[in-house]
Amino acid sequence: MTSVSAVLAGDVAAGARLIRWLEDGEPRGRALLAELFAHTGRAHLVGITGPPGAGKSTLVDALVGEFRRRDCRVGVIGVDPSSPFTGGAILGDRVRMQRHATDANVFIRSMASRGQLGGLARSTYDAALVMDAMGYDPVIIETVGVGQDEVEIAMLAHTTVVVSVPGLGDEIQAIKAGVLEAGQVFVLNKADRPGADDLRRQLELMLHLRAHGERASAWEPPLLATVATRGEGLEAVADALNAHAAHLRTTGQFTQRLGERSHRVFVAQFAQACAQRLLEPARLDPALASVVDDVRLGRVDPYSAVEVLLGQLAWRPSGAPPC
Ligand SMILES: Nc1nc2c(ncn2[C@@H]2O[C@H](COP(=O)(O)OP(=O)(O)O)[C@@H](O)[C@H]2O)c(=O)[nH]1
Ligand SMILES: [Mg+2]
Repeated sequence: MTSVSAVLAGDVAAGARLIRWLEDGEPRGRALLAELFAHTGRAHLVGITGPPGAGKSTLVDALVGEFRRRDCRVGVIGVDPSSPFTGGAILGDRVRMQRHATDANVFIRSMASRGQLGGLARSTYDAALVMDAMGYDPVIIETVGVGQDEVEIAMLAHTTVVVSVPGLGDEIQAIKAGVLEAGQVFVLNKADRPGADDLRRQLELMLHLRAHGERASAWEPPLLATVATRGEGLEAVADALNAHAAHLRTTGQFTQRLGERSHRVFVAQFAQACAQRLLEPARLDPALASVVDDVRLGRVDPYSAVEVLLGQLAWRPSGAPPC
């Protein structure tokens, strides 16, 4: 039974089915989500990002253990864009999460990209909403910090944890590329490995420079050392996450961030729906279809074609939707 009450009661089978419906774009999934929406907005959404191999999954696993000790029901969303090609990473994560697999208070889902731009961000948003409605709090989202989509997913959370490790060489570059601005908690994992002190100094310097440009009242991102494989430093990470959630709540940003998240999804969804609605009649109308064909045949550049198409649609008496 997949009903509003089943999902709200935390029925894992119902929640999993709803997430699948939403991923497949099934109308009954959307209808159910519309009813559930009023029951969302409670969960603290935590994004974990960092380069592949940084120990994110190990860290999430240890963090789940820490939050379980604190009697929290924890949701985990694994986002791995490489999975359609290899399948390996997600399988590895599943095995790693095995010790929580039989715990009814831990709900783990893996999202796979269907190759659609922005698709991952949307399915992650949907899954987080469902887990939120099911009463999981926090909901932890693991993503590989390599592409635009992944940074976007991390930014959709209330709190973004940026994981760095010694010995990769390019972690500082990855952080410079914009993740630094998005991070509210910095974790130096594999603190047991050589080079950890060097990395700590570099990160401290960067955080210092960043703090310089911010308002004095703003959140000061902590830098925390962990050895995820041994569960070391995880208490401090959980404390920092709770402290940031409290900071967001007292400053009114907790719900504001949720709103921004919904707004991004709305804009993307609206643009896609409008384009589809406009392109459908264009395909049937010979005058408009020729513009589309011209792009395919390389007779016109795509930007000019957009202008031409918009111009033609604007004066059509039957009127296309005013997008
Ligand atoms: N030495 C050491 N190894 C770690 C630590 N955390 C994770 N690892 C190892 O790093 C590898 C990659 O971990 P994984 O969690 O899959 O990384 P992810 O790709 O970021 O999710 C695994 O072999 C882990 O056992 C740590 O703190 N110290
Ligand atoms: Mg992983």
